[in-house]
Amino acid sequence: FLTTPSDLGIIAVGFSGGQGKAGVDTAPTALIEAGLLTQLSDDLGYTLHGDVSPTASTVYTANLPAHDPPVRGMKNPRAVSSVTRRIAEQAYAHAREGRLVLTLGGDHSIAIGTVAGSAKAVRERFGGGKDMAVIWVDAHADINTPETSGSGNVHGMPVSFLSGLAKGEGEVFGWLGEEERISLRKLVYIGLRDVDVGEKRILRENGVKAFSMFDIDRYGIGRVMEMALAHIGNDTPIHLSFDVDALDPMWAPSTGTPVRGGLTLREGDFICEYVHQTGSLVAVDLVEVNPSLAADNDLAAHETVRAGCSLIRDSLTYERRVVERVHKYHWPA
Ligand code: 5AB
Ligand code: MN
Ligand code: MN
Ligand code: MN
Repeated sequence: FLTTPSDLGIIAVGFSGGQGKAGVDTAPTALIEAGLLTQLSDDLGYTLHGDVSPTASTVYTANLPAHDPPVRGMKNPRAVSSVTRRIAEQAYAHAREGRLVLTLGGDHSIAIGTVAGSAKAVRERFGGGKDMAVIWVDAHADINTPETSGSGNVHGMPVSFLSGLAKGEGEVFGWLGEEERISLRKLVYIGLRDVDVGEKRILRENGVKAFSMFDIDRYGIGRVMEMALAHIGNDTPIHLSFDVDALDPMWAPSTGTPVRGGLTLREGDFICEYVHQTGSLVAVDLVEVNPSLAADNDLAAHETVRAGCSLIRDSLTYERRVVERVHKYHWPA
């Protein structure tokens, strides 16, 4: 695990049931059509595994329950549970083969599956004593329990289910076992700026490590990453879950819950590069790109997809690719 493999397991999940806005389900196709996979294979030299056809993500959304009324206020609870369960199996299977796992979302509820799969694979590899770390880059903390959530949208709850703060039952996250859980002590947030009152209380009571935009302004992203990694500790496998809304809407306008005052694209890229160069990365998620939310200009969706590709590339690249970088920030005519 602690060397970066040249094999990449790719999971494309066009799932939108963790929130209410259509369009986030088209993100994997948009990222792939923008050339992401060619960049990963031809430019970065990865061998790709998994179904990467543009229609692959429909596997996860086929046969969803027709009747899916709220449970404890959660919307689409059975759909989210069954999709994330399948993702967890996929992520686990890739990781078992020693592959780095890249998941293209979809809304952030899918991280219930990806993180669960990684956690289980890491635990199996190192034994129960080794907890995987999670770096959650997001404007939001996504740690509502069904009871604290004001929206009922499960994309605002993944961390509470993954950490065991919220317990699943039966057909709604009953599959989520002890071996798939993460420790709140090994969780680090970066980019927070829109955290609900109930979530703040959860973060405080559990002493969760969080670097808000205030901390990034105060210390700079370089120091923040040093502190984040110091908290996690050396030789700890890392799962990076990147919500594109961590970026300022200037760079990523096409997302369901944009919040101003966010990361620059360069800061986002730096986070990804920094995590990659630890050599401890086991999985990356890129979520919440919604190409259909680009009301005010045509460039918005294109720019958001491009930012997503950039973040993914940098999370998977060792060297600083100076020449490419020049092109990367070139605004298209
Ligand atoms: B995202 C909010 N906290 O629970 C809620 O985009 C927003 O995955 C959640 O970070 C945002 O509905 C979820 C108000
Ligand atoms: Mn978010
Ligand atoms: Mn999120
Ligand atoms: Mn969002």
